[in-house]
Formats: sequence, structure tokens, C-alpha cells
Amino acid sequence: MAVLEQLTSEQAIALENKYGAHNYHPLPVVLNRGEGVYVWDVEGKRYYDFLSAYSAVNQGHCHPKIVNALKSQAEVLTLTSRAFYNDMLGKYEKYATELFGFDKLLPMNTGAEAVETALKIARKWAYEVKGISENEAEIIVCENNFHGRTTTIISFSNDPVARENFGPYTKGFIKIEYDNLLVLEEALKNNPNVAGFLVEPIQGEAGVYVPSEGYLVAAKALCEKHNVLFIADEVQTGIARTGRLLATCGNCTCKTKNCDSIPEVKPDVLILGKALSGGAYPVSAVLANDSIMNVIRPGNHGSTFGGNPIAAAVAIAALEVIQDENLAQNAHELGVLFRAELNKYIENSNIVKLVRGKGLLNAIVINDKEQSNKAWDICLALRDNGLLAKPTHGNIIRFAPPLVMNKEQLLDCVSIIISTLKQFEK
Ligand code: IF1
Repeated sequence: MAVLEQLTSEQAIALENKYGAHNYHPLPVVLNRGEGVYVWDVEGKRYYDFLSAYSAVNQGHCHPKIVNALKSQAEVLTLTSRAFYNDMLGKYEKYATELFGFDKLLPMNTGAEAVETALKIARKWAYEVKGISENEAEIIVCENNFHGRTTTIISFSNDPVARENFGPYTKGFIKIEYDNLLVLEEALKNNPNVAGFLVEPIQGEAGVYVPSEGYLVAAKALCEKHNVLFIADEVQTGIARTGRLLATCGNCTCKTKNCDSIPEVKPDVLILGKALSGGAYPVSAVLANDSIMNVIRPGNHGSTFGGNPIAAAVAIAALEVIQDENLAQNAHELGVLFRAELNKYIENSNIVKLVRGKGLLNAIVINDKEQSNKAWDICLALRDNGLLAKPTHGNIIRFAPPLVMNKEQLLDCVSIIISTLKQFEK
């Protein structure tokens, strides 16, 4: 078989099973093209993409502005390493720090690398600025978190599948219940060596858990009171996904007074990834003000590809698309419509318990008493009906289409989802 010959779905799946590590269990569909809200399989069938590569393709598949930025830069200079300067990185850093309101940006590639970077910055700040004794720094994290797959990050995961048999585990983390201010205050009061509080504004992988109104604002205030860094992991919630530029703060684009966005809170350390590149290239970043970021000095941290010219060019284009096409406002409005339509159905459903989310990061909880594969079977049926989604944990199905979706397409997807769910009603 010639390496580049067109495969059937069956052939493609067989190749991955035989030659690829089995670190995923993908839905059985083989894609070979994406455009906007659509993807196509190798047999030419078109689907609505309701996962957006876990919110990396917020700007839609193969957005021409982003692809052109990638292609143009790739033709002149792809990588210099940081041993030398390049003409794109400074422009990107200026653009992004002004957009998100921070003094500095540390460029990395994957979300997990950016989370690791934020943890290192928080620890170094704790020793050199806060004055905690060396190797005593603690970082508070939330139960049911998802921050990536490195050995340090899974050290503070409570997902056995992500954590088991990867020890010995990194120390220095205190786990508390998400969306519980009392236990956060207790942890802060009882642990003088806390450097930071790492939190997802919405817990995506856990099943799109939206915290109580005011939780993030109050949590930030508690961190300020105890001189602890509030570290927001917006890898999945950022870049307009939840109906504002960031789920935590700033540039609120919702014009309506009763918008369902999360109250504003300004993180001390902001972690971005995924849609920072529109899904065209691995780009992640950590942003902070000088009083924090300047603990990092030459030789302290880096990566071969971090801050490369392609990443810089692609990230600028991806962020421009978000603003030019007003995607945060669109995500907000379509999210309100999506949840309203689903709630109408749920009133009379015996298999869906609830729908929850912000903007276009939503999930439904399947009324699944027995630990059956109902959510998985529903996703297989959705696939057959032309819409791709995947369960997160067990009985929860995440719905996260590209933010470029229009109202007509969204209502078409609602119709597909509801008619598919009805196939499973008793
Ligand atoms: C997988 C989950 C989503 C993230 C947050 C950091 C990262 C992620 C909030 C790390 C990555 C991805 C990873 C991917 C599946 C997907 C995922 F299901 F794993 F949890 F989106 F919910 N912070 N999430 O969501 O970024 O290193 O992957 O670039 O590992 O299976 P990354």
C-alpha cells in the first residue's frame, strides 16, 4: 500500500490499531477534511463537528485567515529556536499581552507545557518573592481537575485511569473540592506555604461543571488575602468558548444585562492553549505581570519550539479572527439558544437529566442508572445522524461546536440531537 493512497475507514482504523499506541478509544469515524463547522469522513459523509477538537477549533476548521498565516510564515522561516531572536515573536507577545491585559507572555506549545510552566513560575515566585522556604511550596488544586498528562500534572489528578501506575508522584499539591469556598479558605488558612491556586473556570473534562455565581471572584479575593497566586487554566474555556474572550475576565462582549457569563475576575497567572492557534498548530502561553513573570530569568525555562515564528503568526491570526468575527458574542447567544432548546426537550425526557454550560461549552447528563454504554451508544447514533460528539466521563456528553456556527446550523444540530435522543427514550 503506498503511504499516501486514499484509505477506506476500515483500513485507516486497522492501521492505527496495528501500528499506533492504544492511548485513545476514538469514535469509529475517519475524517479527512474540515471546513468551518463541518468535517467529512473518507467516504465523503459530512458531519457537524460538536467537539471542535476539545475546543481547539473555535474559529472553525481550516479558517482561511489562519491557514494563510501558517502557509505564508512556513514559506519564509519556521523555527530559529530561542538561541536567536526572530521578527515574529515580539509582535505576537505585544499583541497578546495588550489583548489579555498582562505585562508579559511566556510562549510554549501544548496546554500541559503551559500548565507546567505556570506551576514552575508560581513555585519560584513563592521562594523568591513571597519568601516561602525552598522546596516547601504547595499549590492548591481542585478535585476532578484536568490540566494535562505530564507526570507532575497527573500527580494531582484523581482520575485513576489518567494516574494509576505512573508513580512516583510529584509532591506539593493540596486537593480541595471544586466550587467550595469554605474548604479553599481552610486550606489557605492552614497552609502558610501555599504559592498558588490552580483552577479551571469551568471543569471541562469533569463534565462541564460550571461553578456557582461569584465563586471565582470570591476565590480570587481569598487568594489575595493570603498572598497566593490565582492561576486560571483557560486552555479549554478561553478564546471566546464560554461567551466572553476569557471565562475569567475582561472584554466582556455580552451586551445583554442578564447575560449568563461568569463574573469578572483577573487571574494573576493566565494559561492559554488550544484555540490560541485555532487548531492549526500547537500554541500555548502563560501570561502574568512583571512582578510575577520576572522571576524567570535566562536559562530557567524554555523549549525548542516555544515562541517559534509559525506559532506567533498563527496565534495573531487566530486571535484576530475571534475579534473580527465577534465569536464571543456569537458563542454567548447561541449557547443561550442551545440550552433553552435542550431544556424544552428535557422537560419530557426520561433519559436526559439536565443540560449545563456557558457559551458554546455545554454538556448533557444522561439518566444512566446502570453503568451502561448509553452515552457512547448515543454518540454512535449521533454520528450516524451526521453529528460528532463524544462522552466525557461515563454518562456525560460534551457539546462544543466551533464558534463560527450560525443560528440556522445550531437549530439544525439541536434537531439532530433531539431526534437522536428520542431514539433512546423508553
Ligand atoms: C487528552 C480532556 C478536554 C485541558 C485543560 C490543560 C490541558 C487540557 C483545561 C492540556 C487538554 C484535552 C487533552 C486531551 C483531551 C482534552 C480534554 F478530555 F483530556 F480533558 F478538553 F477536556 N488544561 N484537554 O482541557 O492541554 O497538553 O492537551 O494541549 O489528553 O485526552 P494539552
